[in-house]
Amino acid sequence: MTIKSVCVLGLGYIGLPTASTLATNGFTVVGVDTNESIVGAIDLGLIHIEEPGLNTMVKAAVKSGQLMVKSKPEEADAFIIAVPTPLTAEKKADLQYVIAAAESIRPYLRKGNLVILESTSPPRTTVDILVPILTDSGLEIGEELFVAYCPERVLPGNIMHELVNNNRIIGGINEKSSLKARELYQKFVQGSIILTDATSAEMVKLMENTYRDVNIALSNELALISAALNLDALEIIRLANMHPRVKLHKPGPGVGGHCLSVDPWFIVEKSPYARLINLSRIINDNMPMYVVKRVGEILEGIESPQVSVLGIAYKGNVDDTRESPATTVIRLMQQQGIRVRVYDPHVRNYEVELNSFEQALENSDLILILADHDEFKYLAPEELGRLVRHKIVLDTKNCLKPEKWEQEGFNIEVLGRSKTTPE
Ligand code: SAJ
Repeated sequence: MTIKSVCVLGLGYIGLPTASTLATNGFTVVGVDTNESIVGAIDLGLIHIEEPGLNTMVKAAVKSGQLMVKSKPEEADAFIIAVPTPLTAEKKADLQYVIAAAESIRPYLRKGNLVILESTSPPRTTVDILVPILTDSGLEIGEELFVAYCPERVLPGNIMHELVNNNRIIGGINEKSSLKARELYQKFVQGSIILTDATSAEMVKLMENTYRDVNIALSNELALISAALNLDALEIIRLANMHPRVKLHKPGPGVGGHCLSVDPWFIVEKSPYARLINLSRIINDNMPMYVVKRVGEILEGIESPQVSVLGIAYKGNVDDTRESPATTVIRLMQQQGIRVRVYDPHVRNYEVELNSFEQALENSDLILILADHDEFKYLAPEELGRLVRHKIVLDTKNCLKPEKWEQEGFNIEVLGRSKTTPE
């Protein structure tokens, strides 16, 4: 039986791009989300996520009739689960949405169907959690119902391109399941498709993000060491990266987003050997505290100070504030009695009041850059100089050109860059 129809569970950052890509590649797709307002909006061709190219594709897919959105699953040849796996307060994976999605499709499963889990999950989730739920369908797993774990590995901001062009790992619970899942992905994936087992595929996904998190921790640690020794960490990274086998990452105000700041904990929860991974998470989670400490030092002597935060998304050019280090930085500053004004050209909803650009900068004592949106690279310091009370900038993302700001009389500090020129 060839796969013609697909039911995608969860229409978020991964589910919606996947559903619309499948729909524009010949599949009949039903996208399911339990949030009725998301379903209503997509049905009108409107999307709730900022992602280059996604809007156009969703509109085309809905208009052609190949993508339908519903609040309940329907029968299909294949089911893709792309629901969130948040972190609990105990730093463990909350699998309630995966469990609910698997249970919701169970009544619609038929002989020959394929079920794919794409949500990032701790090792053994597919075999220990998903398979037992699906077994209750009465179908023989691996023979009548095929099951695979196929991690999404696309970079927010470049999802539509990477969804098609990245290599794809497929981890079937048996070979028949892997082959069945490959049949689906090879219809739209242009990168290589590599087959493995389900638990290895889960671990591959976690290790990719953990690799990045550990590397960022190393660079953040270097930034702290360099600040204490009056060294320029950014220059050291630049020079070290000229070595053919070194790839140090960039220091910053912390690691955010729903991937790097979460996934390593899924390994930590499974094994006491994950000590380096655990420590890296702690180092990165402490960066907002370091930023706020620097803010306090810079503002010393200024009465009733006001900080203008530019950029609250977890990284540049996205609208996503999940796990953003900016949220911790803002909360800590407010706790210290610092007045905070917030501006982000990408973010529409946030737990702290958002200001217009002018409002955010008026009478400011410190401009604090926390996300490297492209817009900030083109800021005109001469205009900002007229709005602010003190011409001071702390750029935690190394996204401004310091000379330009210094020429306009700003005192600019860049996280990771030494404050004095080494002799
Ligand atoms: N960051 C640094 N320094 C760096 C790189 C990133 O501080 O050198 C920070 C960013 O500012 C951000 C966080 O790390 O706060 C994460 O950003 P990111 O661009 O590294 O990654 P994500 O979370 O947007 O997407 C990652 C990607 N994983 C890898 O590159 C290995 C993506 O391919 C995954 O699909 C995605 O996680 C996911 O969904 O798991």
